[in-house]
Amino acid sequence: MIRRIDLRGTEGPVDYRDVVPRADFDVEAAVPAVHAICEAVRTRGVDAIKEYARQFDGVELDELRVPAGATTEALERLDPAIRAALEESVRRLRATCEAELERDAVTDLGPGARVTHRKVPIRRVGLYVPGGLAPLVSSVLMNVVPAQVAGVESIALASPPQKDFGGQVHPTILAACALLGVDEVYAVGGAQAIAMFAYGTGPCERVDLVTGPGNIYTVTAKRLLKGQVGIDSEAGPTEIAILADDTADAAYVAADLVSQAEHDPLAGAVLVTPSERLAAAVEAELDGQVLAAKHSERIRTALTGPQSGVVLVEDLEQGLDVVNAYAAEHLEIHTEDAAGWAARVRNAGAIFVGPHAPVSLGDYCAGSNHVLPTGGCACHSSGLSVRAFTKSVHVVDYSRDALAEVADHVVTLAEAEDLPGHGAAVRVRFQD
Ligand code: HSO
Ligand code: ZN
Repeated sequence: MIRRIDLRGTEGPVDYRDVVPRADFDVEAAVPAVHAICEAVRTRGVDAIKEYARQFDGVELDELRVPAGATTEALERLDPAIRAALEESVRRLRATCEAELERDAVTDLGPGARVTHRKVPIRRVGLYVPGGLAPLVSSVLMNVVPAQVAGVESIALASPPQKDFGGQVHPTILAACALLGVDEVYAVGGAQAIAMFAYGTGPCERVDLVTGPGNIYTVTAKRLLKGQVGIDSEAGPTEIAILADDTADAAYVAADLVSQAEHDPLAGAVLVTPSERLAAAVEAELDGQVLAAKHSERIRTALTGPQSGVVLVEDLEQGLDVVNAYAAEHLEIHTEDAAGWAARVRNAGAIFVGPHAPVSLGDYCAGSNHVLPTGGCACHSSGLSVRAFTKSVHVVDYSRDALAEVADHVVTLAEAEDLPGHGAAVRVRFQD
């Protein structure tokens, strides 16, 4: 069912970015519709958001903001097993986030000359949690925990209103909010949620940064509103690449491809291997596993789409070049010396090393973050972390003597740039 791409015997320098499977995720095509939504929210505010709730979610929204008490009530009703799993996930995530916290970098460049790179949490953030095909409660944790550890003082969260739950945000998502002490929650989904955060609409004060995964509409809204508001990386349909050799277990490989294909008909699942035997065994496994899967239609669409494939390579060296070019959101390595190969990967949102680190572990409970760059963006962007919720400010602290030490150089460079006013601003301090 999954197509094959044979790169064996490829000669000469090749840009593998041109041949790796890629989702047909056309942000440009969504621009006109999303631009109209953002403009409607900017100019007509709450009324526009309520109209979109009716149109897209089939829901009559009385209030955008989830009433006080709804989150704690949801937590009281939460299945204890789900609560325990969420708590364990939070514990692991918090531990890695705390280890990520960076201290100020203080550099003394001479007597009285100090530059401090001060780390400052972003003041207010808007976190988006998709409803869509599945309510991603784990995404609440992945957004909120690093923001809290970074020291963000004001956190708002938006998630689509659910027809099946009386037009309210999914109760498990509300419960997770209560677990983390987040009580500013909006029943708003899609591009309109991103616009609400960016412009500040109705009860929602404008935010400084929007983060979180989403569909084509939320990703396009983030791209259009970037500048008006900060954004994290663009997280579109999920994708998994697996670099494997003949030692890999075909059942594990197939199960992991299926696990991410389960998210979305546009999800990408790619196996890169020099082993014909493994390729054939994984293809056979996929046939069986897809038939038995709960969401078999969605999975089949994802696996047979242009974004998925089995890529045959000459050897693992070529495989490494291919996975670096693909820059997968998630990359699993099932090879001999998996850690050695993992160390040589430059581009991936997250790397899962060896047979016992499936992406599902990272999705829920590894302690790593699952909001990761997709669509090849991992060659320049990172997943969510404490750093995403922190900015830095250079603080320049020079005494008169320290300025005197470097004054001539400043004046020389100012003259070289024909900006004499810059030089004069230094000279004026030494006229006596
Ligand atoms: N694999 C998704 C995250 C997720 N999976 C949430 C299950 N729930 C993108 O990393
Ligand atoms: Zn997942």
